Amino acid sequence: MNDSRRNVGRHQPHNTVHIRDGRVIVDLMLMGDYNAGKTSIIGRFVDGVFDNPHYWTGCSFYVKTLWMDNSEVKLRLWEAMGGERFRGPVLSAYRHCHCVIIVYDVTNRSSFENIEKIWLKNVEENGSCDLPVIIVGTKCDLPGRQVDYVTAKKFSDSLKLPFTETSSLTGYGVDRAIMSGVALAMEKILQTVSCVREPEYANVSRKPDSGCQIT
Ligand SMILES: Nc1nc2c(ncn2[C@@H]2O[C@H](COP(=O)(O)OP(=O)(O)O)[C@@H](O)[C@H]2O)c(=O)[nH]1
Ligand SMILES: [Mg+2]
Repeated sequence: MNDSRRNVGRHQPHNTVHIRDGRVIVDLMLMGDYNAGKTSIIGRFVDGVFDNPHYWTGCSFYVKTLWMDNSEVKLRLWEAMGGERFRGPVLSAYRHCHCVIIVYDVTNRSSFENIEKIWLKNVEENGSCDLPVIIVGTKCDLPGRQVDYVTAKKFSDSLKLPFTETSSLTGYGVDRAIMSGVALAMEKILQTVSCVREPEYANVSRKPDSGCQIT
């Protein structure tokens, strides 16, 4: 994907830093095929658990509080729920999010192929321009790999995108993957003009650090 293609028909970069009660809000969007392992990465990062049914209840986003350089950062982890089309709060979050993590399953070749066929195209069409993107290959604890590390690394390097592998079962690489997303998001935020604004998904109710439901 060359730079000019990346910017065709895309939303202008947002210059909005979401601040609520003095805390910076960072929005990260996880996307990728159904079953790729998105919810499991969120569950592992937020609560340090694997396969907790709490994470299958259809929440729009999960919240985790982080402290960075003595500042409180509310990290919101959004999941694009399997489909290629997004609606309502998730679409709005997509347009405002600070970084996208595209997840594929290392034991499923088509989930890897769909990064280019579906997900990167989707980011080009729906995300803000210059939206940072990270590629994450998950389930690396499982036997029967269909995508080896070197292939995925070469692919990501060719697009100049950061790449890492994870296992939500063991926890391997999960913090590193999410925190690289946060670092890229913070870089983007610090480059922008700050102003106070809550985007259109303000009608989403929130229980701090325990996820939320659309009301
Ligand atoms: N062994 C293993 N299984 C995983 C891992 N991540 C997800 N799974 C399993 O893969 C299935 C789909 O995961 P899920 O997170 O719901 O995928 P999503 O549709 O992308 O949100 C579930 O049965 C998970 O238990 C992983 O890292 N290792
Ligand atoms: Mg899911």
